[in-house]
Amino acid sequence: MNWDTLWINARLATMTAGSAPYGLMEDAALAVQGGVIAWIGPMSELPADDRVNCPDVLDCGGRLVSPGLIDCHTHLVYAGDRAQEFELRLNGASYEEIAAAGGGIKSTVNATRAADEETLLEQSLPRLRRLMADGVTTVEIKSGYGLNTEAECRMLRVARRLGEVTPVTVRTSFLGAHALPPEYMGRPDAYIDQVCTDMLPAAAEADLADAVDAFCEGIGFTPAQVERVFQAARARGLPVKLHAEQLSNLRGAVLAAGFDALSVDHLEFLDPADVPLLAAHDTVAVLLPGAFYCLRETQLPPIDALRQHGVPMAIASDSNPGSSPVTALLLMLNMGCTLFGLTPEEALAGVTRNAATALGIADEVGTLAPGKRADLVLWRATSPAELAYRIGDLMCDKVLYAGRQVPAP
Ligand code: DI6
Ligand code: FE
Repeated sequence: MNWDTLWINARLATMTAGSAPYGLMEDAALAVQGGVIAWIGPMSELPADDRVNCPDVLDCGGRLVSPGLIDCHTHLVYAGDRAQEFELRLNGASYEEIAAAGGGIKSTVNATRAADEETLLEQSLPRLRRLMADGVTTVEIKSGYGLNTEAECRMLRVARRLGEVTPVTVRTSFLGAHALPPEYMGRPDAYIDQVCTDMLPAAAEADLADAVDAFCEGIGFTPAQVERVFQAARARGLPVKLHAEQLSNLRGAVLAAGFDALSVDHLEFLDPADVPLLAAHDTVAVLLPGAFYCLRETQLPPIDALRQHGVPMAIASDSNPGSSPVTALLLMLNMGCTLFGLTPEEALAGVTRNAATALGIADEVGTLAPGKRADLVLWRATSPAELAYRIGDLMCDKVLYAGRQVPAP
């Protein structure tokens, strides 16, 4: 047996479905070769010493090992901040009022358009590093603060570069239909034309987008407009996902499921009657408790219905300067439990197995199993529930990215 790395005496939360809670394997070992998991099993079945050739053996001392965490919904490439809006909201203005007055997403658009690629990279990198400190090995990053071809592509190039300057796997989503840029004021359909005929094709041709997203909302775009964006995505062979039912119910989730969307995200106002459709199309429900918390929402997503119908639930940071200035994914596990009533096991599945499904990469990452990429975290914890239980603790001890350990960020 020639292995690159062997972790022994571990408690493995494999997160494989349908087995023990958390797919837990006690007194276990895990071997890595060529960046993938080569062997996994109980210590008692580990091949004898004289049959194993491995230069790098780590005794985990009974501590917990999980798949690397996956943050499947972020807007972490942007310039500037919106602390002032936070103040405005606490002085009585609503998120929608601020957006209507030209603040909100549009103020980040101005800052992002004005920032060159290096500046954007420099401002975004610390956010990714903070996510890495929570054991994140895969992150999805959206465009949506450029709102013209050049600036949207610039954002996506920065997202790709973040995947080059760090060991994190980056998946990108083109979110041209995020907000109406000021130059298209009063002409949303003309902007959607531009998204479909110029912006999306440019991003696709430069191989900058792994998926296409849109914001279906009163302050965003109508289902009819989103449908046109989805058709353009389909014509390019790109999978879709959707910000749906965050502030009102426009039945965007139903539209998205009809396009076999990878995920529908937010969902506070999702009608429980629409949930079976998500199950039928294998569309993941991505819950974003950071935005719910920061906007002090009171309408809860229909968790019971999602659970009853077996819709996979993911949790993400929604890291963005407006509704969720969050760069701590473990905190989202805690909020998913305390605010939405998820179990700690559902919360962990939400940033591993189900988050991988929401990105269409469940065959590569999200569980510990032979053949999967060796994205692993060793925690300063023994019980998997601790990951959702503690608040503000940095429990991540060691991370392997495709079998490689890099110095702590
Ligand atoms: N929903 C969100 O939560 C973010 N975008 C979206 O469509 C918020 C983006 C922002 O406020 O900057
Ligand atoms: Fe979002």
